[in-house]
Amino acid sequence: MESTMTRQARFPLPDGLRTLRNYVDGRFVETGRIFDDVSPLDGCVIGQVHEADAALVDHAVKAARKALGGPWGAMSVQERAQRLHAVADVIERRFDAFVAAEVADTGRPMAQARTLDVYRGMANLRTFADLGKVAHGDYFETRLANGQDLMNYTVRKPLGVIASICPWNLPLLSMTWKAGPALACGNTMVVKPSEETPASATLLAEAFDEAGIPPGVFNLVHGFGPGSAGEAMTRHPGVDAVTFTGESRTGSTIMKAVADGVKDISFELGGKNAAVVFADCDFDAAVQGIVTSSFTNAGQVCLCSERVYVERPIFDRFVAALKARTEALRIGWPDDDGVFMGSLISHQHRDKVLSYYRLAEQEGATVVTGGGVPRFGDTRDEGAFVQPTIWTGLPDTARCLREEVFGPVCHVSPFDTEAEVIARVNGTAYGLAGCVWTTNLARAHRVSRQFHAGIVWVNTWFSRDLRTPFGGSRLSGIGREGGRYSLDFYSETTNICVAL
Ligand code: NAD
Ligand code: 6OD
Repeated sequence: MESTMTRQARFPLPDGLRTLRNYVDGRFVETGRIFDDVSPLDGCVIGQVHEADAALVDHAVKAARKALGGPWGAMSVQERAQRLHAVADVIERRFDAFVAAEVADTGRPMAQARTLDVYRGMANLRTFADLGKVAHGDYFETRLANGQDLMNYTVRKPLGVIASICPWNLPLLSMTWKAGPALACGNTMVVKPSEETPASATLLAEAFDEAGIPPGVFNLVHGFGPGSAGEAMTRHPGVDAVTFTGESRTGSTIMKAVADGVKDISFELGGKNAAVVFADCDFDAAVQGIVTSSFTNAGQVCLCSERVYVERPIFDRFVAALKARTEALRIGWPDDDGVFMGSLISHQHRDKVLSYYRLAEQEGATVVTGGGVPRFGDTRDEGAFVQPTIWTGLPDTARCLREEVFGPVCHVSPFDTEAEVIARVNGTAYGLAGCVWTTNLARAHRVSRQFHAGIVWVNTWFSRDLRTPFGGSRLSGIGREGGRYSLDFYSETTNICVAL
């Protein structure tokens, strides 16, 4: 095989994006500290990323502070909304470049990059621009025991300079999910994408620039976590709040780093989500639902179902149907006809996923399908692909059923009663998401409200209304974002009490 430096990537970054620069105070900045952006589809180097150090992060935070007290802070809510719509319009105009950037960095099918990232990116900015316009405060009238009348009302103000630290699995979705409401509320930001996915972030900075957003409002820094831009952001005294999406362990590290400054935090972390399939389900819809919820984006969605519980009377038939449908999934290049799964994000992540494939066998799993690496006979063999994998036969205490794998894998267990399955669903350190598949309406409501999870879908998965609360409990996060929950997090509220 040729060296990855000389081979041409099958999915390169769009023209003009091979050098990935920071965007600070309205300027694109090179630092000379370069790391490679690598395509997980074939292992080729596709770009050179300029890593930000603590000094550049400091510059970005100061620029954000200046912009907060400058034109952005002075703008009306309506004007800010108009500007955010203008950014979304640029994304729409450059739609194909955004898709190409996401595909090159993540190795996902183009169709999934279109819907999961680029449409959602635009929707995030537009939705929160509009919600910001209808954000309101509270009003209370009170008469005290001494007859004194009071009027209390609240005013919303920006929280300040927001550090936003994002994961690689849904890059544009995550960045805009935070930037939309934070900016609509009048804050300014320093944003760090994952080191694995610098490209769509750089395009997003270009969109902010092109839309004429004032310098310092949206700053982008590239780099890693510890000892790099991520840590510098969390430790910077000029940062007022940190919104973080990523692994639970990273969340814990960040929590310690922000403790000294008592900064506000919003954390969206990992999951070990369960799906429960009752014998009265629409069988075909449930089988397809589990394929989708376990294998979309190669299982790299925090909401994916890694634990599936199927009522015993349909267990064998369900597993057989799931195996058949999984084996029919097309794995391949992002633009292959009907492709459902691309590569994982990186070779390093593939090592982690494969280590769980091996561990499952050591823990006694039956491998219903998958468990290895597909062979293509072309440059994809240099990529980070794995087979979608189904296990059965593990006890609930197995590590593979307790730890987040974050790959295309699910374990299917039989269950007998509602009470039993609810106890097993909740027997996890996480609390992010779940699914219930049933045609019994009363059962759907009864069971779903007993999930220890931030969101439960009934007869569907990852269907989103951006006004709803989103987030998790336990190891899955702190707080909720979405709709008014985002507006509340990104606002500082002052209560004014007037003696009448
Ligand atoms: P990660 O925690 O490895 O990295 C996330 C971000 O944090 C990256 O930008 C990284 O550079 C940065 N980072 C790492 N260490 C840091 C440190 N010490 N200080 C500051 N920044 C640091 O997560 P990932 O691998 O990019 O993403 C996958 C994880 O994210 C999975 O666990 C997944 O479940 C979770 N996730 C959760 C949600 C949710 O909404 N709950 C959404 C998407 C992803
Ligand atoms: O849909 C969303 O709003 C959201 N934040 C999704 C996150 C998915 C995690 O991988």
